[in-house]
Amino acid sequence: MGLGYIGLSTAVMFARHGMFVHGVDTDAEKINILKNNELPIHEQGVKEMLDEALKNGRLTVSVQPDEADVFIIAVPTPINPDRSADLVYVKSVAEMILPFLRKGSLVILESTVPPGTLNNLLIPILKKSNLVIGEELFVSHSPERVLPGRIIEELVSNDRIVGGINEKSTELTVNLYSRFVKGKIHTADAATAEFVKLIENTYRDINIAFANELALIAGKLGINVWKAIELANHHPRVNIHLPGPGVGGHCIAVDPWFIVEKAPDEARLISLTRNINDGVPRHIADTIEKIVKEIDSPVITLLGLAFKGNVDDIRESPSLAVMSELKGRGYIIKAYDPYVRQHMDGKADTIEEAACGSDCLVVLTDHNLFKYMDYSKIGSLLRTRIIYDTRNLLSCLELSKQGFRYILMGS
Ligand code: SAJ
Repeated sequence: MGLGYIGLSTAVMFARHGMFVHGVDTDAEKINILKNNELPIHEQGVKEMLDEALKNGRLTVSVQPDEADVFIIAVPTPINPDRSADLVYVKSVAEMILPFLRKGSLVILESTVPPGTLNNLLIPILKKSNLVIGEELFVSHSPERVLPGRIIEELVSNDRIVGGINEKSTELTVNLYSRFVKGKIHTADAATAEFVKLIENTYRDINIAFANELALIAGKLGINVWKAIELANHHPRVNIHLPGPGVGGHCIAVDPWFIVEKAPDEARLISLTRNINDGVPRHIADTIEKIVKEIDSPVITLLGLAFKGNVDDIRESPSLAVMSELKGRGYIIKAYDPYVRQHMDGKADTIEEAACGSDCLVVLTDHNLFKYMDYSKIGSLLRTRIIYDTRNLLSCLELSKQGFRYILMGS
């Protein structure tokens, strides 16, 4: 249930491992795209597996569920404006599968949710099936933990957490994932599994906020934060993450709020972290403003709209926050991201179009292809040769040789 990055990748993975999979998504357009053997997302390795599964008949796709032994729910759990979890999709697919449940069915929730969701939301809905929960209908939480861009590889190699509502539910779920998971499968109760998923992403958010704060401090002191972090990380017990233009994506920028929702008074560091990381795009815009202040009617080109390198996903992307901040301040903005399909104002189809007449290139996403572009050719199209790099992606030495003024965030 849900054929996004996780649902679709999991569907083709089970199909490859001998299961018959019926993939369901309420988005009819997505279903049509898939039926035509095309991929609605960009994710390495999925296309080949999709071709294979559709061809050998192990995967069917539809907007409607069907009877099955196992139902895996992998729908988005976005955030409401008040920063509470929006569980509307979990609720609606749980209702949707009710008519198809039978004695012995297993329901697995993979979506990231606040602790207590299985017991307080999912089970009350599943009870409407009139099956005895834990005896006739088995339920567990097994949060997805894979990294966008490496989903297929990590589905197999990562350890997995399984939290059933009882032992039998846990056992059935462990058996199921054992078909392809090569990592260890750890078991816990459902609420612990829900919490573990959230604290993993929160750990990363806090670590990145620390790095972003260090970048501000280092910038003020004239120290190169990237070099400093690299050196500190040589210590065997230190692993500082990297600064950047902020934290995006549907996971790390969202999940910590699910903890805050449940314990607002206690989760002080977690709230502060979210606010620090959400504030970075504004700092980036302030810096750009300073960089171009001597230029008449400056044109600014943003390189990268995706939330991180080599993916096409723009959800919660700090690039969009930087863009709207600059537009709000009246700047002319162009942008270039060959991965991103969505159209938006100022988005160019080629780097030449994006660079033409621009006064400042701002590297916001660490796409590999930005490293290998021909900057001497790009430079000849610019009005002013300035590059502001928020990802430490480019070489100061090389660009300086080509007459660029290169400014590295956090230095
Ligand atoms: N980022 C930094 N500095 C860093 C690392 C990341 O600024 O040192 C930024 C990225 O540019 C991006 C954001 O943080 O904007 C998040 O990127 P990410 O690569 O850290 O994480 P996601 O959101 O792609 O995937 C995370 C992963 N969680 C962990 O690594 C703990 C993944 O394993 C989860 O499955 C996924 O969240 C999820 O679905 O929850």
